[in-house]
Amino acid sequence: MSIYSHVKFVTSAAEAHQLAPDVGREIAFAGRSNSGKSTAINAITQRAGLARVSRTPGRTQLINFFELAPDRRLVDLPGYGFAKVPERIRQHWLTLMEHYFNVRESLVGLVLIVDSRRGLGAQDAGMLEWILARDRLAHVLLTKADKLNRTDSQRVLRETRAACSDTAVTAQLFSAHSKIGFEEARAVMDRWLEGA
Ligand SMILES: Nc1nc2c(ncn2[C@@H]2O[C@H](COP(=O)(O)OP(=O)(O)OP(=O)(O)O)[C@@H](O)[C@H]2O)c(=O)[nH]1
Ligand SMILES: [Mg+2]
Repeated sequence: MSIYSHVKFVTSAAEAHQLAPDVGREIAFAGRSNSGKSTAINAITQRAGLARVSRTPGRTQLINFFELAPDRRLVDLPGYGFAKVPERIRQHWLTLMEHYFNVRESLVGLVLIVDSRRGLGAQDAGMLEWILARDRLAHVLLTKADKLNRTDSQRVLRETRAACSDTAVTAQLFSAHSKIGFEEARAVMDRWLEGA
């Protein structure tokens, strides 16, 4: 039995004051809208339907907290980069994310979800800078790897690692649909969640 098999939904936050209690350790999943954040959480925890998956980009506008064990959480952050989002919502997202990253002491690391067909974009790089500036760990999941052939997926992995080579950021291929990279992702997360 892994710690992921006991996962359960805790709460959703639309506002800063609604965040789950800031105790223990948590790992946040961030990335562009539609990159596959919610799907990755469901795949890693092997709980279909835990985090809501949608074909409509920008669907998850809330910060969703999932508990693995007392004081161990996964956090599904709202996606960025969806062009059709109204300015008012974009501003709200920015304020909420800034608040979350600034105050969150239990945040140990960020799993950055990147669609392997797009590769690391400017906003993804900005997200990594943001988290590194706050002395947190980061790991990139290049997801939807089932959509690429071996040559292309290896190329995007190489390029991503090269882009992060000045940092401690790690990267791997991942596919929820083809079950690629689950163990590798869990091994990273297990390390992050260890400790008091
Ligand atoms: N082929 C393939 N499709 C995937 C994979 N992961 C996610 N998808 C699809 O990508 C779409 C978006 O997935 P979500 O998990 O909802 O993405 P998200 O990042 O949570 O999106 P927002 O919450 O809107 O920001 C869905 O149609 C998924 O089925 C994957 O590994 N392979
Ligand atoms: Mg989502």
